[in-house]
Amino acid sequence: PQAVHLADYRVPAFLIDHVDLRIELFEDCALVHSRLNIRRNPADESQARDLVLNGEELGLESLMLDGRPVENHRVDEGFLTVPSVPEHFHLDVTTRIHPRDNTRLEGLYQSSGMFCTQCEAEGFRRITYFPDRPDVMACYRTRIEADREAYPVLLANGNPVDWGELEDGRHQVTWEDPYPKPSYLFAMVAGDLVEKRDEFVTGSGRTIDLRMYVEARNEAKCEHALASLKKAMAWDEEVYGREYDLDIFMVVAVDDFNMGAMENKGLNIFNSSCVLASPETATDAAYDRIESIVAHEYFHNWSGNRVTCRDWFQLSLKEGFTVFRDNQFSADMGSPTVQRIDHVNMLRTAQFAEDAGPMAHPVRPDSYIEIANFYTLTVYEKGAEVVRMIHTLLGPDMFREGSDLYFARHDGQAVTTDDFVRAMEDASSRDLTQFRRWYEQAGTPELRVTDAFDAESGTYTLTIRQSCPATPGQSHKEPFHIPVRMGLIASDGEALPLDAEQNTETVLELTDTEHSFQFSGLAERPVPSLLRGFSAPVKLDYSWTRDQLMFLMSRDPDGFNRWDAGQKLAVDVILSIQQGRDTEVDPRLVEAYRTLLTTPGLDRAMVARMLALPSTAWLIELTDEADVAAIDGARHQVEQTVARALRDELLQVRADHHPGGDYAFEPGQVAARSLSNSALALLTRIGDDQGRDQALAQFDQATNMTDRLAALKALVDSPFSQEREDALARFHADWQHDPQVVEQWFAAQSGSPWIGNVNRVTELLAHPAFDWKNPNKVRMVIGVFAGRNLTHFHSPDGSGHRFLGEQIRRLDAFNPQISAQLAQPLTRWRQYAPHLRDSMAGVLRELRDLPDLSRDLYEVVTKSLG
Ligand code: B3K
Ligand code: ZN
Repeated sequence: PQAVHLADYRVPAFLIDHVDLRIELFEDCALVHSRLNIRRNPADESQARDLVLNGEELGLESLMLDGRPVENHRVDEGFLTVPSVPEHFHLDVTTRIHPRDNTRLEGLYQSSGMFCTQCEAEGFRRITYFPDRPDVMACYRTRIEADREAYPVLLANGNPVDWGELEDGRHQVTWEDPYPKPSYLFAMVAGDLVEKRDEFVTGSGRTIDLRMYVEARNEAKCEHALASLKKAMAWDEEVYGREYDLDIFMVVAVDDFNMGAMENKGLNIFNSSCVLASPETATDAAYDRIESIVAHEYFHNWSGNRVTCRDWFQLSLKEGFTVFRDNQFSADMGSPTVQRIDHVNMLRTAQFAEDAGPMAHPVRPDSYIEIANFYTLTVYEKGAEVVRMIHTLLGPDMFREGSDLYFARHDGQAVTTDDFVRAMEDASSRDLTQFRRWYEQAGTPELRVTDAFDAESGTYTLTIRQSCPATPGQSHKEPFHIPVRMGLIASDGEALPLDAEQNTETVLELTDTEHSFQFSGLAERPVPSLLRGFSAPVKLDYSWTRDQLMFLMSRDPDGFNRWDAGQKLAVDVILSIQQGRDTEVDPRLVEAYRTLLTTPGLDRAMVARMLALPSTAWLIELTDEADVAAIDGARHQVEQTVARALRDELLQVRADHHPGGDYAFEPGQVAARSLSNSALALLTRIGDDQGRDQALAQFDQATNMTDRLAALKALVDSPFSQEREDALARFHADWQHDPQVVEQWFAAQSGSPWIGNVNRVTELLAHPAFDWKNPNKVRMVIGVFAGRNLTHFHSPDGSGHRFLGEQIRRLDAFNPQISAQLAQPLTRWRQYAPHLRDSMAGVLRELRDLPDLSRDLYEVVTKSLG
């Protein structure tokens, strides 16, 4: 397989003004008739004479140019070439495709009896021949024809303009989308679906028809998504001045989907697990995820659809910005601090790992073999952090002006990340030249902070040195432009003034390799509170003492840093035990947690976050040659010690929990459930009988899935083996009719450090509810095992690694996007202790040597070993 390089970008040779599609759906195939209105691109200097279109796995049935059959065309692997075409012409193409056999779930495919599409990034070429690149934007008219009884609902982008009966019990609906769009935003759906309607009145007074389409059994699970959509629509008007543009906005739920959701113009398609919810079947975490994904896809209507990417190297233009927007939205809907903690926790474990491994790439990559492999945490999450830093540097008002300018300047265009930064610069008059390195250089920068206090002059000096480790293809890095939000705290907890204006918080801007900052007029040595709110995606090293960390845990005015101080303290305690520097758990950690549990008036969501020990994944990230069993052992020792010492306080937390009440997805309730269920988990993990009884009672009485699943998990991850198996069996018996709940049941086992070993996971693969063709099931069993259950995945005998290798191999034959995604946990093999490293690399080598490896998996495996 060949790599594609950003440096080779050329404007398209031909442009398409209009696409007229007629799609005939049958049980065993679909016929796609397309009429393209084509003209030469005046901006193309090469003045190519041949028209080259992309196409994969297409049966070419007919090809006409301006009404005459074409005879001198060539069909090669992946392309259709029509030699010597005129300046302007019509091309009529008919292709035959086989949606039922489309197991890759790219292009047009069938999923539990319905037809649906997924075209980003390069799926449209599996439907018809087309210049399948995002900088070719056209207006689409789509007529869908199908059997009326089996497929009463026929949807495509835009507005319905015509419909009616056809012969043989068939019918048609024709849709027209007035907005030019790239082919990756094309979508169609056909199925026997129920429609849930709602509406939204825009700021300018237009009424938008909101429609959600789901299978009949899911009818009662639409309310939350529709409510989230309306909130997102209102928020985008208020915060970004963006109003919706079409008359209809449609949301469809499908069970078989390679990722979370897709922002097709006017017709968003969602993985069922990211859109359907009811209190009885979905947890608070799912409600939260749905709210943010619905918003994310909606926000793409402007950041992605109206203004799109010139080429796929610019993917973060739409994804980084849109993730930033959905993060801001979620912060506004709930607690900004809790939202930030959860997000950074994920970023720091998973994205930092990506940035430190063999697949590291810049936010704007320079090359790829398979673009599907670049929908990464770096492009999405680090990309969002980069936009957040621009927001920090410019301030909210200037940022909004920059965003307004970006949308006004580029509406209807396909542009680059550089165009985005330039709009921000032009609106604010700030120079972001050096800042652009965040898009170009891979790797997580490291800040080394030292300080000195001169008691005589009352001057405190902070010295910050930045560096960034080498990444594949980039051995040398230039310094980044890094905003460090910070403050200084006196021993009595007072926030100290930092400047003449008496500000107690400031943003230091690092641009050189080393900077010193002086603060004067201080009576004593302060405790520095650095990188507040995680103002830059960097690793920060400063040697706080344990006492200082405890102090910051309760006194830092920045909530994020209070949490982070607690994490740092716990990391230090756990790793000291693992590395033999301590044998006992430092009692100060226990006392810090006791204070959290007993201080009245604290936000319970915050307390739950602060009580959660750093994850094994994060501890691995912080360790060279990570020995997972040893890290786990130390973490377990700390958890057991803490839980035993705080048993009474944990029971006290549980005392006012009422799992039988009315459910609302509302911050107060969510926080209460989160803290109470954390307490329950700790109690059962130490084998506490009262904890067990409470878990059993909660399992019985819970009226919502958050409490029920928490009780189940508490029993699963506990020494109560009989209760555990009984509860698992009952849970399955009660919920076997609901795929989203069965997915949770799978994950509760495959992700369990107690029971989720290779034997158990192998049993799950043989369970009748497991379905290899359903990505959610595959992710919940295999993905959760390898990605979250590090204890068993890294079993010292290598059995977990070999298990994953076998499943990847099997999946690669029919769904390469999923096989390549599942290979992710193996890519960081160099981070681990020798025995784990060897077995991971061995599995990668076996995969590399397979015949017929997909391009997706080939790229991941060869780059990992390279
Ligand atoms: N843009 C889609 C992701 C498409 C992934 C293609 N392999 C969803 C999103 O980011 O909103
Ligand atoms: Zn997105």
